[in-house]
Amino acid sequence: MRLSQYFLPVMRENPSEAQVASHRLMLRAGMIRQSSAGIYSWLPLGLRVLKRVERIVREEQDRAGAQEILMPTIQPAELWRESGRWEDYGKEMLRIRDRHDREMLYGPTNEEQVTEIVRASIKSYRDLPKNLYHIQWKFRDELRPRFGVMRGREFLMKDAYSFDLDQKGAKHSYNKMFFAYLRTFARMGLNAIPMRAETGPIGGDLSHEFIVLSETGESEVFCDPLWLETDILSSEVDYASDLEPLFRQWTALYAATDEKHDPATSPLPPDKLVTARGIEVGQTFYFGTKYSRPMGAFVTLADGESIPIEMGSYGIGVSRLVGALIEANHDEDGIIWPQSVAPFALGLIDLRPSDARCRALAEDLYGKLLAAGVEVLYDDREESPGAKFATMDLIGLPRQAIVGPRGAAAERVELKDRRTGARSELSLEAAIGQLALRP
Ligand code: 5CA
Repeated sequence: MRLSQYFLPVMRENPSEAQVASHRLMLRAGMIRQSSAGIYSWLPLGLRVLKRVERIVREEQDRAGAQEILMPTIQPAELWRESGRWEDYGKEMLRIRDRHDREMLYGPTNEEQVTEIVRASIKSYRDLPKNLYHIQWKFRDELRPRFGVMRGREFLMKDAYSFDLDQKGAKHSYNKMFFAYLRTFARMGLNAIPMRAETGPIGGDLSHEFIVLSETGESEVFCDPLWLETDILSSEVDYASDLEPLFRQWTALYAATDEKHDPATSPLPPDKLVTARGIEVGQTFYFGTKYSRPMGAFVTLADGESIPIEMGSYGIGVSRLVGALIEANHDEDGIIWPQSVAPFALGLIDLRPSDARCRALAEDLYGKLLAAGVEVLYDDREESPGAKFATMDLIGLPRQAIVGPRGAAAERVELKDRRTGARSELSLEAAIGQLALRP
């Protein structure tokens, strides 16, 4: 993509309404534009990151055996009357009426909708287990939308729903999502710590919040320092095996949100405990028959007995993750994207497009990198070098290739690593070789 043609409305000044780094940097880097409180449009650069995050989430859901569907954003009130949540859910739920005066709502979550789908077509124990998920916009009329996409009113969530015959099966489904979550966040370079949590309006008694430690997090959390050194990607997770021993092993290390933490019963004394703030990027719930029983989602066993389906639900804040990723990856100059979610792998800067040799070398490199499948954002504009460097650092592409008049004369390119600042000068061929090798 040529920057001269790209829609990238960067801002030089810090927007006054933004209190945290991620919100500030998303606005400044032209990733989002506010529509109204807690509601945003995603501009090209932001949307690319959102799609990258979505892709990792999808791959790990699929790998764990969940199947993707797509449910609507607008749901009928009747379904929520069946579960009792039409009355119970507070003002966060946006209730609306259609032209026939029928009551509807903009979904804050989809337990009822998915239970309706399953009860209509799953009748026999032989049809279970199933896990269905979708990645869809939600609306919650939050009292205090803030921190940009981190606490929005309209936000993108991945929500999965598991359906099992008995508690043992349901726990296995829960465990699969538990490890899928650890893998998902780790692939984005995030250490999300699972913490025993309250279940709130979703219900049930087993729940974990997956929390990324960050000063700007909304919750206070407590955990064993060993959590800071764990790496799930180094262990093989076989979803077909019994995951309970692995689950026990992973949850043996202490971690709790302030709602669950009790200094009196904590296994670690205060001086051995990490006390920090954290961002909740996902939450898992096991709630048994809370929805299936009142909504009549039953299956028939071999002996003819009819029983309610055991259920769990599993959410990931896809749009919140974009903010959380920036909170974890930035410096005073801007964002530093981890490779796996970067909107482009490389920023190519032509320092002097008016110089024919410089331009020819940059164009040559651009064409060859595209042909090698590297996603490149090519700054081909007539701008000062300072402005170009500032923009590239702000938008945070992991690597930069810089072509200047001096290097061009020698057919050499400078490579810069955005995170470490390390620079090296290479021949055009060597640079292409290095860059094309990158995932
Ligand atoms: N039905 C369940 C699981 S599918 C559910 O709704 N869980 S939740 O309420 O915990 O939401 C799932 C995830 O969505 C949260 O962990 C959080 O990362 C994200 N989320 C929740 N509220 C917001 C919000 N206002 N803005 C951005 N992300 C949010």
